[in-house]
Amino acid sequence: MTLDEATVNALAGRLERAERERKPVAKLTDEYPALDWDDAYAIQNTLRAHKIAAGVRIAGLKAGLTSKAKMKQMNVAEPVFGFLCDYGAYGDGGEVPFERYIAPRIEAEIAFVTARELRGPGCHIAQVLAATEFVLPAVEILDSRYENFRFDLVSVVADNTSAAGFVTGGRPRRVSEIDLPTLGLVVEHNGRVVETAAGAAVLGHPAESVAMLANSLARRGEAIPAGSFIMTGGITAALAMARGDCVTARFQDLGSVSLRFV
Ligand code: OOG
Ligand code: MG
Repeated sequence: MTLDEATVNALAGRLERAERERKPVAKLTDEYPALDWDDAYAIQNTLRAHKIAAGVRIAGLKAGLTSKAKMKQMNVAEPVFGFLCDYGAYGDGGEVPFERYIAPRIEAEIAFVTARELRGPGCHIAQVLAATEFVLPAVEILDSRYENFRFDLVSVVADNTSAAGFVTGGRPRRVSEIDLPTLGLVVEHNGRVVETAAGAAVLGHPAESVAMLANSLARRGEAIPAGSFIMTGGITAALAMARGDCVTARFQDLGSVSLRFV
């Protein structure tokens, strides 16, 4: 930890303002090159506390940068974790107001809903599968509060991992009914197939992403509560959106999820 409490508060406030006013800021490491993981999660936690105090409900948790496609696209090598806000939830087939964002991107993900608490350290895939009520398809909306969507790992953690919104729906399935690593996925952008992938793109098995989230929370004495909605990370590279763009993610066995930017 390199920052004092006042600076953590000020930086959380800076990122909140960037989101609210849709005015991107320089990545935090430009000004604080020594920013470390503890600083970054402290800023994210402060952001979260400010939102809760303002009446926002936390709608879920997320892992990011869990696939090679994403790590390569963003030029980073480690998963990151964040939270989802109630105001970012859209219905399947819903319309997303484009002007609400700075430079939105979308990515297809597999989401888990848990029946029981998951607590690290040492949380592993088998425990995740045993605690899972069902999985379902999802699309995440990303919007970096940093200029030109450019950041490093600690900066993006402070910015709640670019979380901006999400859509879920499709057909929920129990994990015993499907094979998550070989589960296929097709992403259509304005009716054209632009990405194809399988579940194993996410850390070999998307449940590994949930286990890593539990183990990461454990370092701060927290757990994944029962009944959590968890996005396991983009399976494919994220797609930049323009006003009027339509996206459909079709998942083998899990149905499809779509949205449109208006
Ligand atoms: C960071 C967030 C990454 C994912 O699923 O990989 C993420 C970013 O790429 O802006 O949510
Ligand atoms: Mg994501």
